[in-house]
Amino acid sequence: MTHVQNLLVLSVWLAAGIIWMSGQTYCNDHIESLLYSKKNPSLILPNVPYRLTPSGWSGVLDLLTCATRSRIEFRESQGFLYNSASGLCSPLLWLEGPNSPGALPVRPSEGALYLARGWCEGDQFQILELNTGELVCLRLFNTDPVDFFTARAVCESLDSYLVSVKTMPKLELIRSLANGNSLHIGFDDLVTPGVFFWHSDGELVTAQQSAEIFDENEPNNHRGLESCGSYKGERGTLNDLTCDYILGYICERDVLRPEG
Ligand SMILES: [Ca+2]
Ligand SMILES: [Ca+2]
Repeated sequence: MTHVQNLLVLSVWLAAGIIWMSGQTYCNDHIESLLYSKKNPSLILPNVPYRLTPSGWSGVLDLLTCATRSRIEFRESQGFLYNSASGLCSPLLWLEGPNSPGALPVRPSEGALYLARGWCEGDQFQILELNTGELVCLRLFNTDPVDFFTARAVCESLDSYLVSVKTMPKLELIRSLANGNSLHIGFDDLVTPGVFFWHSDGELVTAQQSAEIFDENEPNNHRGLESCGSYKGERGTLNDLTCDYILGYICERDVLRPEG
């Protein structure tokens, strides 16, 4: 279990019970989760992962060595490709879509795809791509509208936050998801009236964001009654609104990277 020990030294936790790899079965009672987990590219919708790493290492002995090398030599890697037949191991420096120049799609012949664990996994969150090639992890709630506080609580219960919309490309994505409906968005001025914070990172809503992404003269804390972030469906822009509007919403998770 040398490889397993290596990974533990790297603070990498492996899956409890049985891990199926390269035709071999590894067991370890103390191992909790795998840093990278195997993915079917076609299941990561709507974007098949693309890789920017032109070539990998050949002659890599096994999958754990591939995971270890990817982690050590490409700390920012989001995953890797491993071909058990050729031993070729290709760290994925970033996963980008066809809008990114030079991005190459992952092909089945290149081997199995392993993505960093926690990377937009579970709870019906989806990887979506901005027109800049940046990836985000979102879940749209459009069938069971609620007030702002309930929406915020639902997101928090899913290890996420009400979506942050700081840029035009992100706003365009929200427009495409909203389908003309208004939504709760992750900012408010509940702590200090008139001072709006993003839920995602606690940063202030800037004047530039107000000018670019918000509706005219918004957020305006109208009559001192508006405190909650929203997307205005009929205008396609952001606004502050009273918190009791019953709307759909979008939760967002950070696109996690391997620790270290
Ligand atoms: Ca307010
Ligand atoms: Ca307003």
